[in-house]
Amino acid sequence: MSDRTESGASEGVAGRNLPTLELHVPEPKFRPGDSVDFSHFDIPAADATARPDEAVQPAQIRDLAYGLIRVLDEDGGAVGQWNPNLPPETLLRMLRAMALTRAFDARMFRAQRQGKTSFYMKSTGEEAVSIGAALALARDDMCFPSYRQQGILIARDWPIIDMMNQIYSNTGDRLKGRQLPIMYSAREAGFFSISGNLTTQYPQAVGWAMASAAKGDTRIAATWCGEGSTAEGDFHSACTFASVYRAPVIMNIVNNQWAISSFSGFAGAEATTFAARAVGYGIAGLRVDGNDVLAVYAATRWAADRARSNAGPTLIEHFTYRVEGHSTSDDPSAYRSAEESSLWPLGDPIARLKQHCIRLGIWDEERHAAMDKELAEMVRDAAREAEKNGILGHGLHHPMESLFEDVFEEMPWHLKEQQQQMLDEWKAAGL
Ligand SMILES: Cc1ncc(C[n+]2csc(CCOP(=O)(O)OP(=O)(O)O)c2C)c(N)n1
Ligand SMILES: [Mg+2]
Repeated sequence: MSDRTESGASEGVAGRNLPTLELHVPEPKFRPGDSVDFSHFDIPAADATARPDEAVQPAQIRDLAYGLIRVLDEDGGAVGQWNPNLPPETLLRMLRAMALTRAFDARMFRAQRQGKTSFYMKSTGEEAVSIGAALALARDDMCFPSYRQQGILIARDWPIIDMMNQIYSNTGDRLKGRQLPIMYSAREAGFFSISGNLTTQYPQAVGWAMASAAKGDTRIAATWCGEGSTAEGDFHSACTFASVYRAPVIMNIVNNQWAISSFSGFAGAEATTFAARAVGYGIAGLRVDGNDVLAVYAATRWAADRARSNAGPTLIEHFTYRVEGHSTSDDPSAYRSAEESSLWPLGDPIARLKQHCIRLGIWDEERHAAMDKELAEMVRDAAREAEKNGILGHGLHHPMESLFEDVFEEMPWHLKEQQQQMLDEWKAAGL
């Protein structure tokens, strides 16, 4: 007999022997106070993954979206087909850039706690994601980062004092205090303005890459977002455009396991990997040990060569861990076990490269300690210089009326009126 009435509506099913419908609500494995056990992680050996040709069809390498590309093994060796065989000077440059990023983060975090700025975001534990990529890309390739890739600016030798001026929104801030601290913009470094609106950089990067190709240029684009941000619609429209037009772009997902207090399961990690998003779009997808800077370098180089030869875009998931809070406004001890970061099975990216360099005989503990000291002093001196240009709470660093500037080439009459009204009221209030 039909379940439908003449009008086509479904009759009630009460009394029929069906299970009650329910939703699956993801729950992180470990909460504050829990002891942590990561033994369920499937970590392939560093030399276990074959490296295909860069021009391969995406359907031929689906496995790479579910595996984990690694180069550095547990003993500090660099092994397997993905080993980029970098010369000592590049390895040491990587090590220094990662250590400088960490020293910069430590100093600026402290500056926020001292009330010198309102906000800061660290990238602790994720330094390899930015540094490995920045060194694998050409200097004039265009980067569309999220707020946790300060390492790109550092790897591109951007002056840290300029970054600090932005963090302090002071007179040296080229952005005139109009951006939240850490939302840098550096055209000359190929570093697109960071936006607080998650994942807007994804379609922008794809559009930039398409424009580069349409103009007959040779530069490619790269973009980064967090694993939580893949739930944004912008992520998916970007993937569609990238796939359809085979845009010369590298799309990076930094899977650091957390999106503020939401664990990666809420963005889909219980169902599949983030690299597997590529499969549905017919894009090449790679899943990489994000704490292995050589693996990040090798995967980025592969994707860059692929893009440069018009073979199409690549989506790379960097499997890593956010060691610190989301930002200075966050307290991770409220929602996750403190043991997680120390027991993270893929280790610390700086410690792993350091071990490799020591094993190669090009580095030692003494030189490392001396470098850390030198970088801490360098960052301290730069901060002191930047602080001379002003810090939070020391009054206005840019004239009030500049609020109205830099939108129109010629300020329209109605804005001029409003600007004057503001200044008159400001004066009348005795401010
Ligand atoms: C469109 C939008 N939605 C929500 C937010 C608030 N928000 C800021 S950061 C963040 C978490 C992002 O997590 P993830 O993408 O994993 O990046 P991570 O911070 O871990 O690097 C959220 C929800 C926002 N800034 N923009
Ligand atoms: Mg995240």
